[in-house]
Amino acid sequence: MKITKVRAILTAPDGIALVVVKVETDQAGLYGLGCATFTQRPTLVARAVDEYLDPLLQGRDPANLEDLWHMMYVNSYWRDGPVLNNAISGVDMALWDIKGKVANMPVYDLLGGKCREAAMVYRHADGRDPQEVLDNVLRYREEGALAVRCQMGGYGGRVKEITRANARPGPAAPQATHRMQAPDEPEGNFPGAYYNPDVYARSVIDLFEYVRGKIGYDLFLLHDIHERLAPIDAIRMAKALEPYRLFFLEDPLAPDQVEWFRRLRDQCATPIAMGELHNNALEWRPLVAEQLIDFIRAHISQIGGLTPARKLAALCESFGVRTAWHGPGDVSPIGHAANLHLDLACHNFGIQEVIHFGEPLQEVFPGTPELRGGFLWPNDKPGFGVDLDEQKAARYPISIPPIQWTQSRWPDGTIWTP
Ligand code: GCO
Ligand code: MG
Repeated sequence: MKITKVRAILTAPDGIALVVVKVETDQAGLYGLGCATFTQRPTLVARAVDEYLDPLLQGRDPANLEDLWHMMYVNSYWRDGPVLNNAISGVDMALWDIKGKVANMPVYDLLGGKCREAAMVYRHADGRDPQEVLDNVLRYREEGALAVRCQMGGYGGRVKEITRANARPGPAAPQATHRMQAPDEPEGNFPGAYYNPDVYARSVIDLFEYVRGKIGYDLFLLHDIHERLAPIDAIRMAKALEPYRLFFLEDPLAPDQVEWFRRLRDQCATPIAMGELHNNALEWRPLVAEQLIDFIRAHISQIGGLTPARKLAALCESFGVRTAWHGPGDVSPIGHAANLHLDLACHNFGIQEVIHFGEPLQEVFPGTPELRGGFLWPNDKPGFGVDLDEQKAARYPISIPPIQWTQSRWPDGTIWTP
């Protein structure tokens, strides 16, 4: 069998730019699909696939995916970046999809079979104040969720541009973190998504005190600091949250702050999750080998696909670290399926992040995993079991406006990791 074509497909059915790679073969009707979604730079990933990986892979045998992974990885000589890793991931997952179809097996069977029927997930609750967050938590509990991540005032995408003129506390969002008055300087110099780390840090403690006070402890709760605090304040928050027994506290520190993870671990027992920003082994090895984290959160396409992710899962297992693969809106349904197949096959599965799959998304991607109760369910079809309707995908072109939310600034204008 030979690879005949490797193509990137860009689509945004639910309004979020997704990148999918299709690997076609010389066997009629046999192709594979993989996720290469780097939603902040989608066209760059597509170019890496179309201009570099397609000519490189044409004529190769798709069966040798381990060799092909390493060949793609070192082919650019310089390696390990978000654009190239996502491009490689798209091809890698597509080759696993083909291998499953050829073997007439779901990918989880190629990985050793199921350890469980479905993957426990966590849902995303947000709100402008603790009561609004609680309302959303209760709604998910009604739907059968066993775990809910609680954020307040949003981070990332929900931040509309805050200018110095309108950065004032308001009745609509008394607790929101992004309404802090900024020092009186000409506005034009430092526009951005302003927030106050101290207000944020204190509001989160209030939030969990409120929610636990109302629902007790029969639901797992999670929170994502999203590297929005200075290291010592992250430690202070992790300690203050201990009484509320979080399932995990995510991204307390930036990936390059390994030393601070050692300080954090020495000071508190709040379970720590980390990894969505990781690109390579140098970033996760010390955290896993020194048991400084409890859950690995890698964005599978960001590290190069299923091939490196299954090895990362095995490494984590030997150090007692569980998996919690990154699964937000900027992962395509094929990426969600790859997460799920690993979740089913790995003994050290912890929990799976998931989003609501909108109708347009499910139409464009028939076979999207099913979210039912508090679990994500596979369809047990060969490969990843997810297809792509290219005609429907073309109805949802991507747009790439300049990104606002990553222009996160402290009240004095200092830009901070988003
Ligand atoms: C999460 C993440 C996301 C990221 C987003 C970036 O835990 O799900 O933090 O919300 O911010 O994927 O594009
Ligand atoms: Mg996160």
